[in-house]
Amino acid sequence: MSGNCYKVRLMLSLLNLKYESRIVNGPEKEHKSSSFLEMNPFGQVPVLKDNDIVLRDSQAILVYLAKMYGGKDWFPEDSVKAADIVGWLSTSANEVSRGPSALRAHFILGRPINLEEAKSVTTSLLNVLEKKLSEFQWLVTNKVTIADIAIYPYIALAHQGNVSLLEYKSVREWMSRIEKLPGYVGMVGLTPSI
Ligand SMILES: N[C@@H](CCC(=O)N[C@@H](CS)C(=O)NCC(=O)O)C(=O)O
Repeated sequence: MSGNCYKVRLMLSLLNLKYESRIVNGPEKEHKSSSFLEMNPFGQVPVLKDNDIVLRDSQAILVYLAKMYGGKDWFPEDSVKAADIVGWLSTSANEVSRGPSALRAHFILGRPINLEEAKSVTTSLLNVLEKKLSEFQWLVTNKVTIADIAIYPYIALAHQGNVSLLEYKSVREWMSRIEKLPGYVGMVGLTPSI
């Protein structure tokens, strides 16, 4: 169900890395158990274990996978481009989380939210993305980077939060480019963009 966990599975698959996915029992609050809190004191998924390394936060995990296994294109070393990527990772943790992700949690899980605020954050976010992607194929460079992978999941799941992407043509075309990448995988509830 988690778009943040999907984000990590997508990146692992795009990098053609072998991994084992462990499902955390949400209703039984396994993510608040002492053994889980040792891995992530915030008690949230996803968590990545790579031998002795344990990492929390989907954005941080994207950075790790890109730098460890992905090569420079996924997270360029250039200072300005790296800063631009971190800006989009922040957008993922902030606007994406308060906007389309919150709306989805509300409509499919019944989570109480400030509906008007979530809709307004979502509209502003989609307008920013549409403008950017009407001028550029990818968010930061002329290739896919972890910025695109960080933003994609909850935009592709936006319809589950009653958000229509119909008028965001460039956003849909960008989604379709991601969906054509070798190794792309979807998740339950995610339907092809075009
Ligand atoms: N910034 C974190 C957010 C993680 C997060 O919110 N995880 C949710 C599932 S999508 C969770 O574990 N929620 C349970 C809780 O907060 O108790 C990330 O990107 O990984």
